[in-house]
Amino acid sequence: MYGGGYIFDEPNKRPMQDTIDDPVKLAEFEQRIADGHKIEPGDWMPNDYRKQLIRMIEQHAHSEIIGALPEGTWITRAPGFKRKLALIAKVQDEIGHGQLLYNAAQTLGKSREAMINDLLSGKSKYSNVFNYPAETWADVTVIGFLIDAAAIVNQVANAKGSYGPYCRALERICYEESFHLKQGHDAFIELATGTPMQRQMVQDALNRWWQPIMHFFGPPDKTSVHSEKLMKWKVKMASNDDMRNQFLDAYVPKIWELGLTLPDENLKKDEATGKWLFSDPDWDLFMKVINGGGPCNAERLQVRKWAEESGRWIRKALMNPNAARSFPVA
Ligand code: FAQ
Repeated sequence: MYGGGYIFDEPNKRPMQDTIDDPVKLAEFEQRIADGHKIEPGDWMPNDYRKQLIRMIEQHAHSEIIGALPEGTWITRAPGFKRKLALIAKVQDEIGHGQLLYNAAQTLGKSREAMINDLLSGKSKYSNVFNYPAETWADVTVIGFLIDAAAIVNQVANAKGSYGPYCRALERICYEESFHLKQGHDAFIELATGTPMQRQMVQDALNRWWQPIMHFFGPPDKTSVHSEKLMKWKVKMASNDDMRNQFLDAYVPKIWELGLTLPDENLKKDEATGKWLFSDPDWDLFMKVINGGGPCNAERLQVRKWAEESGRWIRKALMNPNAARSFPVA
């Protein structure tokens, strides 16, 4: 484990502000957001805005890093050189997204060490979907197509939000995610239009992943804890239910067009309201998975702990210029 903690004067050496927000400053802040201005790291912000952003960006960063694991295990088994190359590039991009997001969260005063510690101790959450195994190559195509698509729906919207460093990171991430989506879609179509066995593989994978994907957008608006405040402060630009609906609108027709089915007999669009109707996903299961009780939570954290331990000597060498000077020069 790292030795860091909350360091509220890093990296910009800013003193931590008072815990009670000045009502005049709060009103000015909310007006700036209502007028569409971006908030930057040196600007005054309410404590809760800072805390909420740290929570959300940090969870997002962890999701990118942990999210590379289910696909990463398929690099050597991806069918053919082209798919292997694309998967290597995608996994590398996801780790890069984690780096961008940790940097954005650091601008709010929580050190990277503290974030990694909170991930490894199980204190911080990360996306539910990465706690399921990628059993076959078809699972990898469902991740690349539908989970990337779900992530893009969320991130394209939130890139127009109020906190400058997060929005800029999201913009760059979205460019790369759209390539991921293209490769995921291509691999998905290849299976869906392939042999009967390939179609069956992709259908089985869809059946396995559908509920986790429905969970991905978070609990229904009526039980979402943070949405109201985050939407008021334009951190979240649409509610969980709205994002879920946008995703269903864009992607269910694409799945049905291929003659594939989704494991929910109540799934249909109500043309009068434009809203999709569906069976309520198992929200107790969702809570269990995001709180450490999913099929792969323990394994995912174990791999990250191993990576932290194994990389310790490299971090130490990088942080110590004297050690670098003593390396032999060829
Ligand atoms: N998984 O009050 P709300 C990706 C928690 S990136 C786990 O509605 P909020 C790229 C929530 O934290 C994927 N936990 O929460 C990729 C809260 O718990 P807390 C990640 C979840 O924040 C693709 C509690 O439930 N994307 O996939 C989830 O307003 C392919 C109450 O919920 C982001 O992180 C969940 N799905 O809305 C990589 C985007 N949903 O903290 C590799 C940024 C909710 O109070 C391969 N985040 N919870 O203990 C967001 O937009 C929001 O945080 C939501 C949740 C929408 C995820």
